[in-house]
Amino acid sequence: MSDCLFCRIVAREIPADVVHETDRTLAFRDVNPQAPTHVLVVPKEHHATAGLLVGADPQLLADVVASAHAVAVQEGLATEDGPEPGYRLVANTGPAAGQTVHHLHLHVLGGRPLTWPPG
Ligand code: DGP
Repeated sequence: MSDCLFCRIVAREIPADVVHETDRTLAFRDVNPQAPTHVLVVPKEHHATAGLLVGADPQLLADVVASAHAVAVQEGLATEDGPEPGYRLVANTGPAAGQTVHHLHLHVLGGRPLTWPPG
């Protein structure tokens, strides 16, 4: 979608600090980081939410989660086979959750203690 910000980042029309890439996913640092590590992981194909993607292409949703975990390992937030020290995956979905970019993205947050509940 030509008017979608994250589609334009995937197309390299808008610059981003890319930290991980597969044939179907892209991960780049959030422009407004909320933690020492704050990376967004997106499918290269446009899907608005995880709920819509899981019906259309469940393997692609799994690929996005796998990329998020790979980013966490790369950032020192987890190991291949363990969750220490830990990180958080967030998918803001819809207006009540504050989703501002309507292209599915997982926030990978870590590098500081993360409190619960979120705001
Ligand atoms: P959400 O509220 O879940 O839709 O999160 C959208 C995130 O996208 C927000 O944390 C800020 C980030 N963001 C917005 N514009 C840009 C941009 O141009 N580049 C990058 N890297 N991140 C952006």
